[in-house]
Amino acid sequence: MNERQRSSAGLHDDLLGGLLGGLRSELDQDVQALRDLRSVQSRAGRIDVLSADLDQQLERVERAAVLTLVGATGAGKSTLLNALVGRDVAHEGDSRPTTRVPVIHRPADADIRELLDGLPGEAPKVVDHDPGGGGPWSQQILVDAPDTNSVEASHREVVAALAERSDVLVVVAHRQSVAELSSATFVDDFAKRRALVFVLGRADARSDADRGALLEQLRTLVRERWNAPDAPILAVSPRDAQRNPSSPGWQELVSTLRGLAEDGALGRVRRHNALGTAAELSRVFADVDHEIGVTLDELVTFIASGVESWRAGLLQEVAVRLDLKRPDVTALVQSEAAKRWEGPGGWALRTGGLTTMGLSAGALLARRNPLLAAGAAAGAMAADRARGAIRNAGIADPTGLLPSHAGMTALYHQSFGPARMVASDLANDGAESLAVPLEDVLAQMATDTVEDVWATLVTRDLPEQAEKVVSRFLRWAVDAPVLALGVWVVVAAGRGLWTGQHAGLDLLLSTAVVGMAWLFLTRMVVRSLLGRRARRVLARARVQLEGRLAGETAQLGLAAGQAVDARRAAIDRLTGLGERWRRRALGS
Ligand SMILES: Nc1nc2c(ncn2[C@@H]2O[C@H](COP(=O)(O)OP(=O)(O)OP(=O)(O)O)[C@@H](O)[C@H]2O)c(=O)[nH]1
Ligand SMILES: [Mg+2]
Repeated sequence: MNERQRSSAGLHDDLLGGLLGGLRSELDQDVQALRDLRSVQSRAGRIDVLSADLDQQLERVERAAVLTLVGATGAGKSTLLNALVGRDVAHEGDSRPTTRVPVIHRPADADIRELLDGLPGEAPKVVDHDPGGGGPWSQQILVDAPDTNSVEASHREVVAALAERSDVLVVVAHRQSVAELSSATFVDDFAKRRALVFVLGRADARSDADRGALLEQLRTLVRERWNAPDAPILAVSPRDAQRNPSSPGWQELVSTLRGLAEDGALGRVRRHNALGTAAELSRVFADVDHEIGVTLDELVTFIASGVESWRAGLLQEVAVRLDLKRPDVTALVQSEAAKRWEGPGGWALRTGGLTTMGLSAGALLARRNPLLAAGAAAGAMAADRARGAIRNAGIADPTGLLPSHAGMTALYHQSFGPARMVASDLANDGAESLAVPLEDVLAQMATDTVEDVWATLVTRDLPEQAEKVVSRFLRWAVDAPVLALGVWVVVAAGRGLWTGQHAGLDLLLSTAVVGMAWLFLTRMVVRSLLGRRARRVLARARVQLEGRLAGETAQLGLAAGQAVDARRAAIDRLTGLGERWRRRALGS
């Protein structure tokens, strides 16, 4: 490009670069966030082509305009190129197809690396011309492409790659190819993201009426199929133009093509193309939205109801097991109470019911058989100790409060089955990436929460309740009679020594039986009080568990909602991309 062209292109390039640059990285982030969705994966090819197209628009800002002639074989593309550049650079012919290798006509200083990079097929023929020579094409690269409809499948591939690298497509049509399907399908792909100029060739070979009808047919196609009402449509005869540049429509075509690359026009063309590509991407993501929008909503609902049902199920299971622990909890609160009771009442609580009864039985038996009596008492104490040991081990370990591993798995699948199914429909590793709560995470949460609540019950609530039950008054009321009985026995025994009338074994044993009975009674009453407290503590533990689980699971529901919302927001942004870019472009 010369100085004037460079500064002109620079002005528009700034606009284009500024317009696209910032938005491009935003777009990448959004697309990246959606890559795991099957609905996006199935469109990955198209999305990649469109994203690469935007990148090329950005890179292209420094380059000369590229105008590529496309159309069916025999439409007259090569003849048109030769006519435009004023010399025979491309081969015209009657064998179909004629052009097998693209012909690139460029200003000698134009950089065509981007145009050639990765182009499929044979290397193009490059024809240089002197940009300072005053010819009409000092700013444009003109490309004669192979046909879009021949039996040679590779031709279509080459021409598609060239079209991706072009700013303007000059669609050349003749009688047979105006509505010819494969050429029309080819244009479909670029209609929104490339500037288009339509040329009806071989005008010399048609009557006015014929030409008029064909032009009308072409206009309808352009308007209705490609929705490009502003695209120029011209009828020319390239063959005549080679001999006579003032043949009908020719100058208009030349100035139209030149105009697209001059002054502000190229910037506008490129902006139009970029906006077209952005709009195309929007349509792709509108399809994605259409396909999975409802399913995303469903997923959030399924996760929320899954969380709810898992929480309720777990709570029910734990509540049943908590109830079964009531005897253990009562025993524990009793031993806590005993710890706080120094005196006969505390001793009765500590030794347990069997011991108390065993000792009483021992006292009764002792009248007849002292050996048997000692055995009954010792046996009762051993049984009590064994029971206490088993209970303490059970109490320290809260795992019995949770369902078995298999039970937890069943609860999980029952609760999250629908959410997992929807998530895996949406994405490959749907459950994980769409934040469906995972089984081991939930199992860990259940264990942690239950352990915590249980630890609070054992270390805080039970001692607190024990403290309340074993009040100073109660201790005094129970211990005083026993102590008085003891004092009375001692006084009676002392008086016996003094008077010589001994109290006798009977008195001692009777006193022991009465004392034991009193303590046994006390023990029953206190145990029933403690039992009630234990029930209260368990009810409180259940409420605590409910609250804790509600809090923790709310987080899970929230995380799932956020994962889905983030994707929905990305889809929304991408769906609105075309419109947003257009507004910004109009603003600039
Ligand atoms: N009468 C008349 N014949 C033309 C005109 N333009 C091209 N032709 C003829 O149409 C035939 C095909 O022209 P080409 O330019 O080779 O067509 P093409 O589109 O390049 O064809 P492929 O290279 O096969 O894709 C040739 O015989 C040309 O001489 C024209 O304006 N008037
Ligand atoms: Mg040709």
